Amino acid sequence: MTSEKKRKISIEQARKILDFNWTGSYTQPGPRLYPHQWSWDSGLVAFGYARYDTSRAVRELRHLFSAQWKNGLLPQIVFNPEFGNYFPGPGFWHAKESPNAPEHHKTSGVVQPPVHATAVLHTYRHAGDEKEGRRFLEEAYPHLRSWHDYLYRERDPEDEGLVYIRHPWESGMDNSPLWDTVMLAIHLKAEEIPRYHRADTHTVSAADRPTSSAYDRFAWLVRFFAEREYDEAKIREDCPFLVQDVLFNALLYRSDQDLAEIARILGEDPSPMEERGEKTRRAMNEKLWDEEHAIYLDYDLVSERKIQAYVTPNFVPLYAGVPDEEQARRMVESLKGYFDLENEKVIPIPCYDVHGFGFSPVQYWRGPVWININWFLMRGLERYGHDEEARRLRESIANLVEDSGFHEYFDPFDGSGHGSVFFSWTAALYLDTVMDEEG
Ligand code: 2M8
Repeated sequence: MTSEKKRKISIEQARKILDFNWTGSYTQPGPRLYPHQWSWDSGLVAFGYARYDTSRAVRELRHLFSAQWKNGLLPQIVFNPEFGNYFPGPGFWHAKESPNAPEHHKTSGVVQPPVHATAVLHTYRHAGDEKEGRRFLEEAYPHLRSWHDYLYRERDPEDEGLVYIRHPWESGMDNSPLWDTVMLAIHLKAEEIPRYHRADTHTVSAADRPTSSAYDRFAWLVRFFAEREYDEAKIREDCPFLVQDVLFNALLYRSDQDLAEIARILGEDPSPMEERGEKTRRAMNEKLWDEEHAIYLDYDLVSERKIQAYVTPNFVPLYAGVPDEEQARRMVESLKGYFDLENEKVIPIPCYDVHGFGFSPVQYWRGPVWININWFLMRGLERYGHDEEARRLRESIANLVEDSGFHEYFDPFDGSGHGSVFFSWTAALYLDTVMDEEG
């Protein structure tokens, strides 16, 4: 089959996968493993829908916003009552303990990376009908403002410009080596471990998923939040997991800029968002930049130390425009140590240094290739004018998906697919990647 024909078929398949996972109001990230609505998955699938059906992107984001908490928290999961087979479900979260929980939806009580203002602006820019697009901007704007207000108010108590996450699930990279030292410091006695029953290991290979000791701590943290009725001030008093994460803050900075742009389009004052964003950019460069390795590092607020885990999502500040030109040039050099950007035929960038301690090619977020991270990095390379490297990365993303299928993630050595099949953001970002090339 010619590569052109292969691409055409894959584009059709990507759309079919998104259609298959579309429930009528949101897109399931993966048909069996992830039946509910996930926050950053919804933001990312909007980039795929923007290529062929912006009204779907509008409905997707609208559904997420309809479950926003009264304090602005945009939940990681909006539960669909039709599907019970996911742990932890609403009965474990007890989100209704919080006076801020939404009335008409059941949700989790944590967040995910803030890609939403970026997704909304992108959807608007691709909307065929200018009036409809603008109406959506007007509708989304107050939700986005209160989401960002929540993050800066509740997650940046020292007013540093950096927000913290309080659970690995909030990072989107649940099982990353980034969290190992923090999780190690959570000592649990047998009687402190909540009783629960996992659903994930019945759907996909247990060997690829987080260990039970990681899940014990995930579940323990959820119970910790519920016991404090999701009161952020009480939680931060003694929560053992409080991390200023690079990916999260980089995406927030990017979203601040996009929210400022939305304000400009709507004739509102963009300066509060611009100023807040600028403070975040400066703080990332002052506190999180690692001069020796030319990468940004996470900061653990509990042990008051940088987390020395050199994961490739920590190059995503390139996508957001955080580094200056010289920093970016050094970052790209450093990124080349993780991936052969000179070679056309290789598989895209793994999510962790393949020589890093605790690397695994198949374990969830501990080394495999994820399409969303590669897509951010590709856009970052483009942003700083590394066009040739960006082109090679684009080709390798496209080739991997065309050869292996629309999996949740991939082994960086042999390209084999792992995790959920028919994975929505793989399909959506594949579409955005290849259709971009074709104009
Ligand atoms: C994964 O996380 C969920 C919990 O949020 C899980 O493991 O059950 C992560 O890859 C996360 O980034 C993603 O949003 C979610 C759904 O695709 O799955």
